[in-house]
Order: sequence, then structure tokens, then C-alpha cells
Amino acid sequence: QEPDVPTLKATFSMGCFWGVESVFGALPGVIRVKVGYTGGIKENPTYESLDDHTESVEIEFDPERITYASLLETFWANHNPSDLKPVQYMSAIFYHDYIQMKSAEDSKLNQRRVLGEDTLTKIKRAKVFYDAEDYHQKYFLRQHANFVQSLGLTDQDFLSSWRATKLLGYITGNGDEQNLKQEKDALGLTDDHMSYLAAARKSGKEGRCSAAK
Ligand code: MHO
Repeated sequence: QEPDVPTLKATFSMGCFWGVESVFGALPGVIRVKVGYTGGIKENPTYESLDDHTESVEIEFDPERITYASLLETFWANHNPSDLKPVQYMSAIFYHDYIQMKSAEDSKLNQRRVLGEDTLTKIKRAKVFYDAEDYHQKYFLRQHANFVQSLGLTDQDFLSSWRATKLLGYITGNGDEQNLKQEKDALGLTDDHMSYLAAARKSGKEGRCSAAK
């Protein structure tokens, strides 16, 4: 069942969004994640015509279970913010309110202390978030076609369900084994599904974009 709790949004850019969606999806308290394009001016960008937009994730989280500060820690820990990248893959935090802006700025200062060098991370106000094409949503989960089919996941689920968000996180080897076991029934998983997931988590073959990104 989809959790029915009030959520807040967080928007981050930190390189190829396939892997970023997987990392955040597995975190307890993260309810949903989707991938898309934001930060630019061009209207209705697509993957083929991104223009001045950046690959990003939009996270819906339950602030009773995970803090924005802890999402920021995951942000810094999962990319190199000092690497010069094309706009498509740049490092950026898109804040949704004043408090998020302050936390983002504090965490960026702290990151500079930790790294001993400046980061290239942009901190900007969140604007329109354009959902990426269906085939980009939960990309690494979609590669397991039979698994996905046996769970009856639709494009709508891939875009906006808790279930697909968690399954993406787990199947890519992120998240905690214990949490996966606890969520087995809520995710509608059989014992066969659990074995399949365990094997996929161990193989660790998926969950990465190509080295260039
Ligand atoms: N084509 C690259 C990056 C895809 S990404 C969503 C790859 O295969 O990893 O920008």
C-alpha cells in the first residue's frame, strides 16, 4: 500500500539521474522519487533537447522520519561536487523554502571545510520540474523486465509510486536488508521475488551509469 503521510519536497542534481534516484529511493522516510529536468529556462525540455536544464531528482520525504539535513548528507556523499561537468550533469541543490536554503548553504560551507577546496555546487530556488520520459523513471528497475511484469508495475507506478521507488533502491543494492524484509508484504513481494532481489543486490552489476557520467 502507498503510505498516506504528509510529505515535503527536495530537489537535487548530482550527475546521471539513474543512479541518484536509486540511492535516495532506498532511504527510510523517502516516500517517492522521480527523475526530471530543471534549472533552465527552456520550456518542456526533453532528454534529446535539454538545452540549459540539468538532470535532477525530485524527492518526496516524510519529515517525521528523515530530515532535510540528512538528505543533504546523502547528496554530498554520493557525487564529487568539485568536478567540472556540463550543465546536464552539474551539481546543484534546488531549495523549496527559506529553511532549505539556509541548510543547503550551511552544508556547502561545511563541505568546503571537509574537502579543503571549494565545491562547484549551485544553490538555487526550485522552479518548474519537468518529469523525464517514462523510460528514464526507475531506469535500473525497468531492466529487470520479468520481475517488473510479475509485479504488475505500470508506467504510472514507475513515475509516482512508493512501491517502485523502494524496489528501485533495493534492487540496485542500496538500502538495508532488514528494512527490505520488513516491507516485504507492503511491497507485495513473494518469496521468489525476495530471492530474486537478494541475488540482484549481491551481483551489483546494475545501479551505475557509464564511467563517462
Ligand atoms: N548514456 C549515459 C548516461 C545516461 S544519463 C540518463 C549512460 O549510458 O550511462 O544521462
